[in-house]
Amino acid sequence: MTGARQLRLAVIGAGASGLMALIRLREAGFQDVTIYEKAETLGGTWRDNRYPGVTCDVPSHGYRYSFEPNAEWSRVCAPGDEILDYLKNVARKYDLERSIRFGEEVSSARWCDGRWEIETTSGPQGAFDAVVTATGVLHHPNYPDIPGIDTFEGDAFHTARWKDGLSLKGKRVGVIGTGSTATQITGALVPEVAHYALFQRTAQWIAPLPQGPIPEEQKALFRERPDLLQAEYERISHENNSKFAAAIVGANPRAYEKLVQVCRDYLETSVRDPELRAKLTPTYAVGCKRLILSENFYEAIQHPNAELVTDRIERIEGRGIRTADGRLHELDVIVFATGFDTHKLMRPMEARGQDGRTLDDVWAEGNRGYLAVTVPGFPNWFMIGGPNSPIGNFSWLLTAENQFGYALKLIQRLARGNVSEIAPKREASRRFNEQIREALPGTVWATGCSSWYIDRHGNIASWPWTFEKFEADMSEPQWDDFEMA
Ligand code: N01
Repeated sequence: MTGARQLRLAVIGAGASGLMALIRLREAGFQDVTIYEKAETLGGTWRDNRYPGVTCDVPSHGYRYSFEPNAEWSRVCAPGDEILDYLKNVARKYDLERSIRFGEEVSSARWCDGRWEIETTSGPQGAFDAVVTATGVLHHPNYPDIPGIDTFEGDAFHTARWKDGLSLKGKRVGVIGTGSTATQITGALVPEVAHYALFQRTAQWIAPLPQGPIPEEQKALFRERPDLLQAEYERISHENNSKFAAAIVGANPRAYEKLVQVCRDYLETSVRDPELRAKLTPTYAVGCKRLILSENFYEAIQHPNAELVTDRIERIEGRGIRTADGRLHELDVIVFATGFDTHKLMRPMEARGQDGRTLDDVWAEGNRGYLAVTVPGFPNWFMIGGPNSPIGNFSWLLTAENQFGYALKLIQRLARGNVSEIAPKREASRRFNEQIREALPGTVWATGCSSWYIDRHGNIASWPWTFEKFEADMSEPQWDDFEMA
């Protein structure tokens, strides 16, 4: 970068978004960039989630960095370890690890004399001109508040804290929860365990998604024809954004009707027993909770080893789970597939902004920002996956690249030298949040269900518009909406 100020930059998190941010920053000429990563290895969600059956439910040729095509995906929806390997290969190719400080959890970031003072669990790290948070959304495990949870005598763990090396072969396994995670585990575990009990509090809508192997000839073709590989990426992204993502925000009613029909037909034709089918039939709108995509859940839950338990869990005891009908479900292992606290975002880190207020103070009644990337009072603080990011709408990698592309323009403005602080105007943020409030009732998330999109104040945390609007909003900052000093 000639003629520009060299900035000292911190990125928090070495998951898929943090790695992408580092690549983009280096490409843009920024050399003094450090990623702080709390764990000992990179990979974020794909490092943490190692449960049996973990796969991506976005087809892999659409779930990759736009700039790093991969002809080698083994399956239509790649297993988690293959995605982790992809991220490791990208890190190797771009020599990223030399800029990552592993085992360093950022405990505080304080705006002080025009820079961010960062402290990690091992002590102060000095001052940075700007901070990029890439801490993800689905990473704080949510443990259920069930009486007796600590009294269980067998193994019990959350899906994102899988006990490596534990064989479940021939064991009696109870899984609590019926989200995407539990659904994938069910498909993978039922055939190998002695007995599988799935504790369902709320039924979920499921759309069928073929996830089988990609034939060798297809891989060879993609290797030889990068144009076809690129066309496939664009096709999958377009399909998802114009149909599914538009449908759930009310922008494509025909696609929504079709989605509803597909889910109903899938349930109807897959589950033979009317009693079981009734238990598996949700009472809320398709897409209100994050839609599940699966090709084997219905089959697995009808396996002779499997049981769907819909009686309320009363307590956990030494030998298993006691339900409200008085029955003790005797188990060797309990798995909490109970999701994540999705509203904690980058906390428990304490981020203290311009006027001495922390993000906890500013977000006491719900996380709010401007266009999901910046927050008033927090200059030079750029979030990938901030409040009202598209979560569950578009591919996360596509979202992250767009958001970071926008943040990069703000960082480049800082580097030009005539401006050293950029933060959104309070009025711009107020206006954005007003627009969010107006748009949310038109989305399916607001049709009356509980879900991880909704925080404890009742705010819905996602992006209520189409991909086209998102792309347009991220294409260039509205400079009038920023205070610069
Ligand atoms: O979590 P969830 P998840 N007693 O919050 C139940 C992404 N993901 O880990 O619905 C009993 O969806 C809860 O019940 P209810 C994806 O975006 C992606 O499955 O609240 N049950 C629910 O059934 C997904 O949406 C992939 O009544 C309790 C379940 O636990 C997101 O991660 C794969 C309970 C939690 O479901 C989260 O999915 C996997 C209690 N006390 C996940 N507390 C991909 O393939 C909670 N539950 C990319």
